[in-house]
Amino acid sequence: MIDKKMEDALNNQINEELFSAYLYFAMAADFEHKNWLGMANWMKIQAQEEMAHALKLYNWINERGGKAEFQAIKMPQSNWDSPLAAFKEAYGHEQHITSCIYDLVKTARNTGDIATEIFLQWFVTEQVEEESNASAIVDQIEKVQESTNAMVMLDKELGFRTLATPVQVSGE
Ligand code: OFO
Repeated sequence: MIDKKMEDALNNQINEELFSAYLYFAMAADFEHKNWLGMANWMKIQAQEEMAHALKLYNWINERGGKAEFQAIKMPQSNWDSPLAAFKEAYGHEQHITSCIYDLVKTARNTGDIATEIFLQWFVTEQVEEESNASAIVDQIEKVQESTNAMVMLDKELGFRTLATPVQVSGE
């Protein structure tokens, strides 16, 4: 049976992941509205990955004898001044999620929940990729933002992103 403190912390993380999905859907909608269709595609894929992260946590909590619970999701902002502003915020948000995951690992250690600590390793590794992806796009936009042609090319490239590897959502 999962420790109540661990269960609550994992439930809070479900909320963080669903807020991440909201945030990225809001960014996608803003990009779409402004005809940055490739960037909108990238954000929609990102949002779907976040929902899969929430489901992975949901399955784990239930598998460990706890109960997944749902809290109100904060309203994200709906407008960003530029693609750079949106991707910078996405990068900052991923750094915040990494610190949430590290706190979860500490809670798992403090409650002696080795199984959950091992389960969380997947998220630790995933966050390395999440930060690196967002940071790389910030870097690319900073390099080319003065050129409309280059921004259009970058937008096209981001349009090729697909949900290639379905996230394994079982608790294991
Ligand atoms: Fe963007 O990361 Fe979830 O966990």
